[in-house]
Amino acid sequence: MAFKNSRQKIALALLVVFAVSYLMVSLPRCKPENTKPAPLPTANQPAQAPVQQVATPTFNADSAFVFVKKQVAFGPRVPNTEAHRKCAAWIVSEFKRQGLTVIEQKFKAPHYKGATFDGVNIVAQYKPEIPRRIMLAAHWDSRFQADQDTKDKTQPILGADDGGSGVGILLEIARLLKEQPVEIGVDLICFDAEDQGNDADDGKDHSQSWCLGAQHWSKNLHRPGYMPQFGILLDMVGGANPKFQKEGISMQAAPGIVQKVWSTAASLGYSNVFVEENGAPVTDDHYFVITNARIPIIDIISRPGGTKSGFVPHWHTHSDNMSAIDKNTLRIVGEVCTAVVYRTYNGVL
Ligand code: 1BN
Ligand code: ZN
Repeated sequence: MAFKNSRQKIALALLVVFAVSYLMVSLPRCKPENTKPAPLPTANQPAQAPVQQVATPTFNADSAFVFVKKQVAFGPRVPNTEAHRKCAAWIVSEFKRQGLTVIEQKFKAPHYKGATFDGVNIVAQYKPEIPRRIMLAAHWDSRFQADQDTKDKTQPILGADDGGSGVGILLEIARLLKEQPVEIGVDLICFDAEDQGNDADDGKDHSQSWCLGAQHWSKNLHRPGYMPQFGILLDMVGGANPKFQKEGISMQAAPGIVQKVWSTAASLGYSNVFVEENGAPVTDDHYFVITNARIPIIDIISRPGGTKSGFVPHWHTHSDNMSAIDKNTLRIVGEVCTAVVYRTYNGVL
């Protein structure tokens, strides 16, 4: 058929283009053999590559030190005391000042000596609307007696390192999250009444007398079904000459998280502090979080050796005051935790 003019030619060309396009869209397509669906994200992978990487902010050890000093200035933070109530109010106000959403989880728990403790777990949520979350925790109470001391054994301790140091690092991380926002949820959880347990060496199991706040929280989560990607507990992370071994319960329950944290420490040049050694198990807050809530969480706890307990020399003594705090240790642990958070978001961990 001959086309008389160019308008007819253009019309035919358009017809051909439409017909071919229609066939391409509407015909059933053959799926090539052996194409696998894309893998589902797993707990250790980013759900999505971030649109933009976020640089890890610089942990300020001077600021963390001041946060420890402020807690200690309240006096021993033993449940049912004025210092305990005032310090709780201060920690809550500090987290709120950094824009976090804070839940005060009040509870009552029996002390093994007979009293009923009024406790409060402080849950500070950074971007609570984001489902993908990391949990960082520490205990904020201090021990009611200096049972490892040689004098004034029945008097309460200041707990600058045992309690104060972990919370000091969490408060500094809260400040950094405001300064350098990141699109991952972070929960900074301060457990109460960790350190009021029975340390009698009488062959009986007294583990349930410790970690009363973590026991309560792990059976009464601040949000039903709460399940962060992983958790890190900080305990005695501010003393001089620190040594962090791979604690036994952490290694059993969450070896991948231990690996993640220790490799981050190594990348920052801290292999001499985060050592490649397996340590004894410690029945700390993380034990109850793992057992009751099934959350994978590890414990960073200094066990430098040289003492009968294996813990730091000032453990449960009156020497656990501000002079036991070494800013450099706060900096090392703070830098490692901060890098873990931001690198997890960036998908490089
Ligand atoms: C850690 C710091 N702990 C107490 N203060 C946990 C603990 C519980 C350690 C029982 C030894 C025995
Ligand atoms: Zn203690």
